[in-house]
Amino acid sequence: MRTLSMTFILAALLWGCSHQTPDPTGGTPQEPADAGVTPQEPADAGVTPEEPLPSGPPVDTDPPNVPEFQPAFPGQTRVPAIKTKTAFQVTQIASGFRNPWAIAFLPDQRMLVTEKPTGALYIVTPQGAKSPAVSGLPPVDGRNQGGLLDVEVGPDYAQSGLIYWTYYEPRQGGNGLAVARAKLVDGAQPRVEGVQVIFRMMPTLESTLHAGGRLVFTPDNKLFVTLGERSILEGRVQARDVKSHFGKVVRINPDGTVPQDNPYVNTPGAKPEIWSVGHRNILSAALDSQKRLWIVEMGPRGGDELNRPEAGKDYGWPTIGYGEEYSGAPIHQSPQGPGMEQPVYYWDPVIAPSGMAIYTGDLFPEWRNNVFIGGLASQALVRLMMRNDRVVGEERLLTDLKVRVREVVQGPEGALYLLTDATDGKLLKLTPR
Ligand SMILES: [Ca+2]
Repeated sequence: MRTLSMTFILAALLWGCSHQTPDPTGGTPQEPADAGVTPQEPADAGVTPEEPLPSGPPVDTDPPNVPEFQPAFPGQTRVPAIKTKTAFQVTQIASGFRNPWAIAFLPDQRMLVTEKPTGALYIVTPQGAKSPAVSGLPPVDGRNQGGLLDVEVGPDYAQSGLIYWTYYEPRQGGNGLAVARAKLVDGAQPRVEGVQVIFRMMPTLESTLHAGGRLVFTPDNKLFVTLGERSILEGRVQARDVKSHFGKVVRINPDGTVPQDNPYVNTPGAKPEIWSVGHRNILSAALDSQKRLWIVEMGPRGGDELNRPEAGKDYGWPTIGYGEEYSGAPIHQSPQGPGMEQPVYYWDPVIAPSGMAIYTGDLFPEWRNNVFIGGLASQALVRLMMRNDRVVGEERLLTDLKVRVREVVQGPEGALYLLTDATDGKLLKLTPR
């Protein structure tokens, strides 16, 4: 029950600090409404340019925890609130998952669904029928934020049957995130065979927090893995150090070998899998329509960040950021610093992000190229409208459900599929009404 009680305590802490004095005006009045993007700028490919940019007050949230940190540019936080026009419905496909974490679609539209603390993987039909747990997966360290995390279907699944997953691996002297792959053998008693561990986050350290763990395949057959910095100070200080995997995005080949065009392959002592450095804990990652990687990082109290990680760049954690310790103690002298990238967008108070999809479907034309992020403490599905790689509008969907949203993916027919983080976690589907 330790996992449950810790989760509850963390949730209560996050929830508690986001429920201070409500701001009746819905935002800080000194912030410009829709500055930062001028209407004459060219639109992103595939986005209709004639849409006027949103204006007005931001999403109604509590005041910032760190008001002395000001954005580096207009539109970096608290952009105007927007509202979806398409009427939609939420359908429960299945329930009874113990803190589920990730969804991946098989070619026949069935879903792989992971359960974080139990390490169980299920195959779920579009109608919600659940298989027995897939056997043959290695054991996980399921405490706190560990366990079985993401799952992806390999790009060559039709030929190889390979699926890929991330998990907190129990090790001699501690634990650490690992990526494994194996052949899925379908049937009444599904199993995996030929399990290969293709990546291990190093060094080994004892921590049950900040594992990271999202997997994203790219069209050129590379695999991004997002990694956390373990939360404890010994890990946090390694987030900008290229000799450690902590707090990094890494990029590997599907067999675990290192692509020779990675940015640190010729840097002495560096981990050659590293793509970008200076991240805190990345539980949200997705490709956009141009097949570029975007991530959202879980911040401390204040300071969740949307970033577009580029090869060899430094995203600053723990040197810069927009938040503070949960105790209220300062972490950063400044939210900005030389040689370090600014987030595209940040949240204070936080949304507590997990899961991410950038919409390309046909069911919701008004959502095309919008970014969707699961909100845990914020108990919402967060929607961002983008223009020229900047955020121009924000919406909090599903707030009436009062659920922690762990995962969001786009299904093959253009619906959004969600997982709620609970001991009776649910698989939900959003479609137009
Ligand atoms: Ca940063």
